[in-house]
Amino acid sequence: METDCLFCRIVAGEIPATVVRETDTTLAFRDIAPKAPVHVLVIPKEHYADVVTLTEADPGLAGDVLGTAAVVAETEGLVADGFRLIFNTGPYGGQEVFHAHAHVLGGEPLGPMLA
Ligand code: D5M
Repeated sequence: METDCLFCRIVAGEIPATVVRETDTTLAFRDIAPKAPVHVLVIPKEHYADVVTLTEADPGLAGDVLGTAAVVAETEGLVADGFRLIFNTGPYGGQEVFHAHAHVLGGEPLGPMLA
């Protein structure tokens, strides 16, 4: 755990979150500023700064994140109509929280790519 990492603090229960799914290795919770009717973040419980670092260090754990994202899409009812799965990465990617996370977005037509 990184003590100054917001998402590590959510994993540790120090900051509240609306959790929609938890596995041994991942946590999924609702985004605090949703950009779609369904907007869930899926993170590895272990700290990695971004999806590249995560995948290089532990591809199995990266797969766990994708698996949880897929289950969340199912349980949130997004699969029939489709949804978007995004990993913002680095400054050009608009990443604000440097703990790897996937955005699961859906529930309405999303149109062009979201920033
Ligand atoms: O996205 C980081 C996302 O994290 C952004 O959509 C807001 C969300 N966020 C920030 N703080 C919280 C808390 N406390 N709970 C839930 N969601 C939060 P990025 O891809 O880094 O730009």
